[in-house]
Amino acid sequence: MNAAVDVYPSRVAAPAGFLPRKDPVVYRDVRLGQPGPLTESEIAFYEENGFLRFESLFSAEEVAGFQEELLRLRDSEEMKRAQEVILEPQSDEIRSIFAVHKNNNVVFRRLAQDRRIVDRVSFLLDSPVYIHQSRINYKPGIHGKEFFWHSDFETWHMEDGMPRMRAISCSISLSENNEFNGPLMLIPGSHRHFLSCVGETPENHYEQSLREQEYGVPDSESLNWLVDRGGIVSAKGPAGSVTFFECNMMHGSNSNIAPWPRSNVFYVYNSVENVLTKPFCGLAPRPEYIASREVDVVKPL
Ligand code: 6CS
Ligand code: FE
Repeated sequence: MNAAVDVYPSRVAAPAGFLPRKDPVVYRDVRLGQPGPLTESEIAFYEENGFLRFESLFSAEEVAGFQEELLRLRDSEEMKRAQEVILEPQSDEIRSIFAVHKNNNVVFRRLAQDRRIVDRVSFLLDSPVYIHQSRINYKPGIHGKEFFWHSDFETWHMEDGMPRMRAISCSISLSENNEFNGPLMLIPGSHRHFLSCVGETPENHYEQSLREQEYGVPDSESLNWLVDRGGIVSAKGPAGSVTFFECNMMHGSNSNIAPWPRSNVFYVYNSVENVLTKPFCGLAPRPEYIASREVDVVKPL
């Protein structure tokens, strides 16, 4: 079992329950007044809501390059058999490809280092960062299945041993995200409440959870409690838009029955002060391509 004190216990016997957040949201001491990549109102909005959106942060030309690589990966024979590829639960279409920031992918490795992203997350986390996880979620048209509501941190804490809430996800849309094709949905303010979920983690849970997650997900009463207070925001916008969301943000996305794919690339930036320990669920660590234990500090380009 993990020797470190588990300040965010989950996957316990009923009932599920909320624990107060014990970590800052914005680690940077903004009272220092040092100029940074975010305005005072953006910082205040992120503190309060747990996310920030920047429409068209990347140009149409840059997006075209990302999309070309997206389709090359999807259609490549070598990728079809790769362990990093997760298929949809009810079809052989690709649902996700993990570890796209690793050396064998020039385009998405370079994007992971882009200053427009790294400077912002390093500022909020007040530290150098490394990539805990990266993935492309394809969510193909017509058959792309949902990602049920969940807090990423709940999984990363329990199954990867991420000690504290000092990580930020960055979702970059590689296709238009609209009301029809299953855009990312966020519950503003949910990052301030840790939901301790019911149900013991199964062995090798990721082999199931990355296709359809059943453990570490909120019960209906808790979900209603969060939505009653924060509502739901849909991260709609053109390709090239960016959503930063705090690691404990309750989020999800609906199935996509529209003919248009909803493809996003996600990078998870963890503070170098928050490296993974032993999984708090007591099981073996998840594979490197899902939860990196190689702390390669990201140098912004
Ligand atoms: O288990 C994980 O790390 C993954 N699961 C979800 C549904 N979101 C975060 C991450 O990709
Ligand atoms: Fe997630």
